[in-house]
Amino acid sequence: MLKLWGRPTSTRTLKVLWTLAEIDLPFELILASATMGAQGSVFKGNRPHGIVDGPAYRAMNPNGTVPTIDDAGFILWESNAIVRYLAMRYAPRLLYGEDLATFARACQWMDWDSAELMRGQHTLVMQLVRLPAAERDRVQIETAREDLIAAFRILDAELGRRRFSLPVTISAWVTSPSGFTRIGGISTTSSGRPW
Ligand SMILES: N[C@@H](CCC(=O)N[C@@H](CS)C(=O)NCC(=O)O)C(=O)O
Repeated sequence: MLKLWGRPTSTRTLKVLWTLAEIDLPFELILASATMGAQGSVFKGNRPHGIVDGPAYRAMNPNGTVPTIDDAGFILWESNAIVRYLAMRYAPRLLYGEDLATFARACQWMDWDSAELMRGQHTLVMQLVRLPAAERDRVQIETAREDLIAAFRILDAELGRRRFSLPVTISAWVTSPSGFTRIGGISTTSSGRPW
């Protein structure tokens, strides 16, 4: 059975969980993280799930991050690569309509998400949720918020122009607006539509 190392509080793991649910593939989830545990963040004194710091995990994924999968001995990390692999291997028709342009469009937004949204999102989660209040930094929060508002405007305009296919939804949106707009108090968009 496919193994997935990750944690449901990780947006990158969520992408993979969503994909596995869409293709209806049985899997074993192994809770793993250096920064989060069953009770919450290590920055608030909680124990992490662990595993990711050990040599066995590092041999699979030298970054020590989640997610990682083992599919019958094929080890893969980097969430977008995992989503693409699972989709192409198990459900190309469902997830991409076996159409190269649809696949490429999904890749475009997946990579845009990683390049343009992840840094700001990570800053807001750390600064507004995980770090104790006394350790938070207003400048970092404001910079991340402004960067994300600019990126979300691009996303908002795109959502107004076209309907998106399932893989794009999974790949880019799952990590993006809903939770982070709440965390960051980001409510201004060009259209004002709720995503
Ligand atoms: N680009 C990587 C990023 C991986 C990453 O940074 N994952 C975060 C969780 S979203 C992580 O492992 N954080 C540290 C931890 O949980 O120990 C991917 O998309 O898989």
